[in-house]
Amino acid sequence: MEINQQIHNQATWFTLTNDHNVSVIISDFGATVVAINTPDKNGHVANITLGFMHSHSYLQHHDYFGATVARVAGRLANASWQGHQLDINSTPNHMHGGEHPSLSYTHWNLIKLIKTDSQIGVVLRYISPAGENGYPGRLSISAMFVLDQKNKFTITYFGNTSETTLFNPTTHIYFNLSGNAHAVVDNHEIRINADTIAETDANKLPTGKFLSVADMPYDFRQPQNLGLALSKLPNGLDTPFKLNPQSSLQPQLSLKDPESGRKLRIHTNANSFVVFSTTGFEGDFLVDGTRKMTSQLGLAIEPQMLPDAPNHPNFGNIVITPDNPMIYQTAYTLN
Ligand code: FUC
Repeated sequence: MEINQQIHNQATWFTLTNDHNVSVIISDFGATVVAINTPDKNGHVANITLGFMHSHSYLQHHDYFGATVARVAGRLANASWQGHQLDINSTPNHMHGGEHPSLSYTHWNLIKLIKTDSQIGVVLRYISPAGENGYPGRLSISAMFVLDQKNKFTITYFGNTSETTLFNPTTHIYFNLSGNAHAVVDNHEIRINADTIAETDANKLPTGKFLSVADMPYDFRQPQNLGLALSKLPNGLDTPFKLNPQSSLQPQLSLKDPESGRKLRIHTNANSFVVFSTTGFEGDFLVDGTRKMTSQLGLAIEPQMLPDAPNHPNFGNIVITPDNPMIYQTAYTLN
């Protein structure tokens, strides 16, 4: 196992490699997952996330490729919380922590490298000053990225605040298990342990209602072909799935690419995944240095507490206080 550090323009990229041909690349710019490289069924190693080969591309493309999103992921109604005016960047709401530059496009500090017999990792920290993007409280966020010898990649966010404020981070990874964005994600199979989704309005803001997935294209309780579901959803998925309570041993989401044989299982302590299928997301830029961004080239899986939680009593708590630091953890098991 090894950790390798490289300077890419002004960013530092940390490559964590285990003894099973799995590696992840983390950038200190936005605490970003630049790549997750895993072998396919024939042992061919490729990147299963959408990202860029040059760090300057992360300055140009503001769609959160692999980035940490904070202080609060998703949308917040009317960009306001307890009289605090937050950035309005998804009119009339607040989205993904606010206007650029946000925490996703900022340098984080290296706190430590982790190296034991069974795991390697890196801890980055960003201290968000009181008032940043409109939020009260000075919030310290540590992001710990750890890869182990069992091919488990775990991301943990620790929040500590000087005043009561909001904290609901996510990691905005676009997955594509075909490897190096070889094909669109339509033939992936997905399973999500969610009986309901949060209904959203025209601005993608939750209305507060939950809808049963039964008999809808959102029913992924048994593994489903993603393309088939997307063919019934003209705008694709940009949908909060409310996770069912379950034992922590079972993954809440599994994704599989039958062609490459790659699998991904996700466990989280958050209560939802917002799944965004990148339907209609086209761009004149290359991901991974090879493929032009096209509709459904990636599937963003955003583990987080249900969006707009402060405005809905049954969405879970994202209020952090000085006495109660918060920890969000998501583990990605590869193959
Ligand atoms: C908004 C969100 C999506 C995704 C995208 C980059 O459209 O609703 O979930 O995060 O931004």
